[in-house]
Amino acid sequence: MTRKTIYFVHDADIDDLVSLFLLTQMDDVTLSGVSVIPADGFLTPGTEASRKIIDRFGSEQVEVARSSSRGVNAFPKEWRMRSFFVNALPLLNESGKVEAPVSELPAHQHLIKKVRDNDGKTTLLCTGPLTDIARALDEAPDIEDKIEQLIWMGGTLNPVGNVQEPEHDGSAEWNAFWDPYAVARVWESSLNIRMVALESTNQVPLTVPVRNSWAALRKYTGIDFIGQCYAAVPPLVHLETNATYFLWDVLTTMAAGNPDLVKTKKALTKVHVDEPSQGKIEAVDDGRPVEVVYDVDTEAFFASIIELAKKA
Ligand code: AGV
Ligand code: CA
Repeated sequence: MTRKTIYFVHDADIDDLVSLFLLTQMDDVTLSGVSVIPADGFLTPGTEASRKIIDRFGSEQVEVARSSSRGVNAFPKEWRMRSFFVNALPLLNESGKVEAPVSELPAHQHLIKKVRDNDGKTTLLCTGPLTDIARALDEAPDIEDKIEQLIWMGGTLNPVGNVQEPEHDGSAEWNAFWDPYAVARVWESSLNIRMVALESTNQVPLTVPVRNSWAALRKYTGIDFIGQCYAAVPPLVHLETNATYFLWDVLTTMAAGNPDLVKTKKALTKVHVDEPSQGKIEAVDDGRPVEVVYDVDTEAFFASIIELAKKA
């Protein structure tokens, strides 16, 4: 088995933190570092919750770094508040201690250091905005050669994204909208980019049957943790709304561990940074090549979450 080294960049929403838990359970993954950016969550609870997840479920010490980046278009506060909820879960506070170290470096410099320190190449897994990756590339262009791939939950080539905000035309996905300039900067790099787009994540909504499948297996601590986390967000029942929750980041993370779960196509794309389409990613003939994850084996995906979480 070849071990993959992953540096994880997340933004502290429910599925970001569940993703971190799942990463700690992957036998063939070495987590070289974790960074938290305060986009769809708050920085202090997001960082603390990350450290507690590493303490509770990880087998190795992993440093967590706090981002000093701030966005262009803010996430709704109701969504961001969920980072406090996960941080307060009794399961993560049973020991009364928080041990995983916090880096003194801001997230983008921590990322640079961890990529440079690794003898081999690092896979960047990002389930939030790309701001710290863009800043890392600006400060240390040398790291490009040491990055195997960037796997990013973000973007869509569909005409309709998931941003419903004043002065926006609805064409973007939120992680791209939070900082469209960062997407454009990363698009200028030579990184191999795999974009886990809404095309695939739209196929994995949180539903009541999915929740019930976790409830039935709550005797397994890891599955109970997932069920507790997803109790904080609204499932898809009748009609999709702006609040409907999908397993966006969890799909991205599981597909990083097992690419056979998804289908990928090549696309040539450009990023819009101007209003009213900030964060829109469009297919154009002379665009930047990226791999777009557009389809998922949903049954295998949900089964693989359970299989992995049972081990915890
Ligand atoms: O656009 C998906 C990204 C993912 O990284 N996030 C949530 C996931 O962590 C933003 C988002 C879009 N719609 C949302 C979001 C919603 N209804 N609730 C919370 N976050
Ligand atoms: Ca996220």
